[in-house]
Parts: sequence; C-alpha cells; structure tokens
Amino acid sequence: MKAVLLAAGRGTRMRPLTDTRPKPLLPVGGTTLVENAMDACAPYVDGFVLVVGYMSDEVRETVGDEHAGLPVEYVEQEERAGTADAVVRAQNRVGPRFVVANGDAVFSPSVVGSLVEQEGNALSVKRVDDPSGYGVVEVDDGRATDIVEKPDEPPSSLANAGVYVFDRDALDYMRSTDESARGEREITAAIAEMMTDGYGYGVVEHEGEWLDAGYPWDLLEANRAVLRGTERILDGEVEEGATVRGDVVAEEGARLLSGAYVEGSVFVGEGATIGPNAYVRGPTAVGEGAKVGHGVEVKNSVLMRDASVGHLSYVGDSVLGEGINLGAGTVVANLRHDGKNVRARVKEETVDTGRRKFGVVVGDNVKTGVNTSLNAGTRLGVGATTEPGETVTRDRDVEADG
Ligand code: TTP
Repeated sequence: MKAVLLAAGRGTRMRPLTDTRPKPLLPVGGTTLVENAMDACAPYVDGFVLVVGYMSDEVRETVGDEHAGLPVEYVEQEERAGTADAVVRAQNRVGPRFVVANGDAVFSPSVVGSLVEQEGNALSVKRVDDPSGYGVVEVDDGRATDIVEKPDEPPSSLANAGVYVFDRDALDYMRSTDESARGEREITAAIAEMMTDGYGYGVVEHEGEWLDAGYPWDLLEANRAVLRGTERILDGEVEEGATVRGDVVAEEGARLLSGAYVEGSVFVGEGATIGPNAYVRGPTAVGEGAKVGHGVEVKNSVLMRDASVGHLSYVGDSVLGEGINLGAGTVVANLRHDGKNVRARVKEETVDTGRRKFGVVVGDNVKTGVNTSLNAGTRLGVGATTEPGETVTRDRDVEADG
C-alpha cells in the first residue's frame, strides 16, 4: 500500500517563511514537516507518492527518491485546484487501497496503523474544543455518516484530521466532485458525496499529537511535538563547562561551548554552535550551521540553517529564517502587558495566535541593527533590515498576500 502525501500547497499563511521554501520543507526538530509525516506512515506502507506543486524542485531535491528505506515517487499538481484534485494526480501510482495525508500534518504512526486495519474507506478525527473552524465529522455507531465544512452548529466535536485510507472507488468521486466556494475540489466534499451514496467510513481518533501546520505559530507546536519523541544523542562536541540537561540532540560537528546551558528538548544541527555562555531552553531546534553566541538566551524557537544570533540577545517563541543575523542586543518581546493572546497579521488580517506567548517570524536573510527591539507578533520579510536601536512594532517588508 502506498502513502500519498499532499505537498503542493502555497502556504500563504506561513509567509514570509514560505516565500523562499515550500511549506512541507519547513524544519521541525531536526527534520521537515513532510518527512515527519512520511515517518509516521512508513511502518505501514511500501512506498510514497508526493503530490508537489509550489517549489516542487526543492521538495524533490530535499526528500530524494528514497525515505525510510522506501521508494518515493513524485507527481505534479500544476494548479492549486484543491485537495481532491491533488489526490487524483496520484491515481496511476496507487493500488486498490492507499493512505492519504496532508504533508504539513503532525500525527502519530499508530493512527495510520489503525486506519489501515479498518475495512474499506476510513478517516481520522481529533476531538477539539471548538470544531467550528474544521470539517466536522458526524459519527453513528462507530461509523462516520457525514462531514460538514466549518459548520455554524457543529454536529460533534470531532474534527476531520486529514489522514485517510481510501479504496480506488474514492478516486471517481474526487474526480467529479464540485468546486467549493473557494474554487477548489476538496477531499471532504468527495467524502460527503460518497456517504450520501451509502459508502461507510471507518473512524479512527487521534489520541496523541495531532496538528495541521497552517500558521507560523503552529510550527512551534509542530517542533515541540516532534522533539517530544527525542532522546539524548550527543554526537557533537560538548566542551568542558557546558551543561546539558534533558533530551538534547547534538549532531556530528555541532559544538556546545563552555558556559552553554542547554535544557532539552533541544536539537542542535550539524556544524551549529551554542555558546560560550549561552542559554537554550527547549523545545528549540537550532539548524545546521546556526549560531547562538555569548550572552544569548533562546527559548521555544526554531532557528533555521545558518541563522546567527551572535551576542547579548533574547529570542523567545519565535521562528528565525535561514541566514538571518540578529545584531548584538536584539531583543524579542513575546508577551503582552495585559496578558492577552498575541495577535499577528496573516493575509492582511489581524488574527489571534491563540498564544499568550509568541515572538516574531523572521524571513530568510533578515539583518537587525544592534539593540533592535522586535515586538510580539511582528513579521520581518525576506531580506528586511532594521536600524540600530529601532523598535519594530509592525510587519516589515512582508509581500502582499495573494
Ligand atoms: P491548505 O493548508 O488548505 O493550503 P496551503 O498548504 O496552500 O496553505 P495556505 O492556505 O496557507 O495557502 O492545504 C492542506 C494540505 O493540502 C496541505 O498539505 C497542502 C495540500 N494541498 C495540495 O497539495 N494541493 C492543493 O491544491 C491544495 C489546496 C492543498
């Protein structure tokens, strides 16, 4: 049985991080979103089909033609015509039954195991407090009987979790399903039509971690979830005077210098340096070649490859892009005085991040001047700069969202 991973989306809500990479390649705890989803499917499948579109070459290059010892094939979805359309692209690569998952979802392997054990078609659900923003699944006697997108009055608290097992019959429905209001052919609409025609759907509930990484702050959650499963592996250098607590992975060529205090769960990539005299609190991922220098504190953050926070800085609850450089004394605010949730701009609207603590989203190659203050919830676009001593309270140079 193959696993089809949907990885063709544009990831507009993740801007500016997705201006320079496709969303499936966003780093989480030493891997990427899509490779983490593939790992969850790997024990139950004999190969992968990745549906790619936006920046597809990057996905092919990074993931390659083998993952977890299994072959990886690619199919192109030229237009972002919807999730059902994406599944149809894989029709010639799958057998009588196949797994489908969003390439940006975080979920546990056991769910895939339970799905494949079901007979025929099956979907997975997550019990959530407020299901109104999801596809909501109605269940009767252990079988799913209806699925409704973003209903005003949800029929249950079970959100469609975007991991499925389908029979080939489902492909006919995905091919012919009508476009939704946003002009896309969607998996959930095809499933609802199948149910109307009397197809039964098995239901599996995600008991453990589950999330769909749509917004930048979801990346922090995804990073936390992926790092949760790590154990201490210190292949890198731990200098005398460095302290390592909890689950810390230091890859070969990583260096924890004297005075570094690293509290897991923390991933430190190949060639990255922590210290001397630096404090890194998990869950944090420090990408390949990145640097956390003297007098720097980093907490609950993702630092991408070659990010440099060299001196006397604080970074909390933030995502820092590839090749960025924060000038000495750059400080990130991650908490409001009134204790309310931090708000951020997404697709030209202000949204509640749902988090009391959230820092900043910094696009690739940003440079801040010394003593820059970055306010909670601000985004800096790819290549943006700040003056020495600046206080940044609004997004800077983030491309208009389309
Ligand atoms: P979404 O999260 O709805 O879309 P997106 O990833 O493009 O993000 P945004 O809304 O911020 O622009 O997509 C859900 C999953 O389905 C995701 O893994 C991407 C994938 N997808 C496709 O592969 N093809 C498509 O045409 C669409 C709409 C989504």
